[in-house]
Amino acid sequence: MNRFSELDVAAWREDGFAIVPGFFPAAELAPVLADYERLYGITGEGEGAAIDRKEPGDIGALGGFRDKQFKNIDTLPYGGSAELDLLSLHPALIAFARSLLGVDDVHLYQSHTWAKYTGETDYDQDFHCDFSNHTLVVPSDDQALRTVDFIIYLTDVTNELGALHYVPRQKADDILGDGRVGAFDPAKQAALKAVELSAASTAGTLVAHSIDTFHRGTNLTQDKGYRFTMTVGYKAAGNDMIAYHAWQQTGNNDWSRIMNGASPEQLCCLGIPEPGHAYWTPRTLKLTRARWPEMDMLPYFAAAGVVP
Ligand SMILES: O=C(O)CCC(=O)C(=O)O
Ligand SMILES: [Fe+2]
Repeated sequence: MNRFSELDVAAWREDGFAIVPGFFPAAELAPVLADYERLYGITGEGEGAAIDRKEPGDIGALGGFRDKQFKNIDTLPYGGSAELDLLSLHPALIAFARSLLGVDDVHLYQSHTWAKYTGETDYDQDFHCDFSNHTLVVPSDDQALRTVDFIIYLTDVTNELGALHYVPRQKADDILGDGRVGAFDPAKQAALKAVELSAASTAGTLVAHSIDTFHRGTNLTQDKGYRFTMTVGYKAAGNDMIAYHAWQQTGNNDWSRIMNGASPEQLCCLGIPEPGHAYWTPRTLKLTRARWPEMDMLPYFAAAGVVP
């Protein structure tokens, strides 16, 4: 059964944002949460007291981008439990991405963790869109060639714990005009802030957003607070305008939990052809089995009519 509704799909298409509380039940996230606690801990650097930005030169701005905001981020595969490695390929995420983009074949093109801590830095940012490091052009007018960025909340993300703030698409267009140029002008930033909404929600929430929707990170102010999220991006298979990670580049890292635990449908989201595809010949079948001896390759052999 789908974990999202047609209203969520409509909200994403209309506003560029859909917030779905309870998408992931607590039991499903428990092993993942344990991994975050082990990998990152629940305390950051410093005393856990809120830092109120600003470095010299930031005066007048809403916030700024600084390197420390982007600490505690790792890329798939994560070296934790199978649940952690497989969360980005959860069948419910695949189903949601298919519905949002309106295509049958979707690929995972981004997956990273993110742990933020009160006092590590000031996480307050200016309003921005995320597409500049996902495409060298701009997101398409064709919905199928757009992308969806999911943010999975592993912990509660309240306003005191750095909830993302955003402006629905039409409101941003009204303020910035169709060209959306000059968004970093302080007057435009203030106008966006006047109508911003918060994506604050509980652990287990899934936020789906478009990479050309205006939003910003906000600061963690709760004493000793921490916020664990995962960012997961999907695009239509074959959409070469969009990229972020190249999974193949880390092919020598430990992909075993994914290669051995994912279904053919999940593996297809990483660009691995499904059983029955012409790629699978006696040679590619045998060599792939030699590379991943514990992968369940029976469906691939069977569909090719090759005896394992
Ligand atoms: O983590 C968040 O809440 C938003 C951060 C953000 O928008 C960014 O760094 O691009
Ligand atoms: Fe962003």
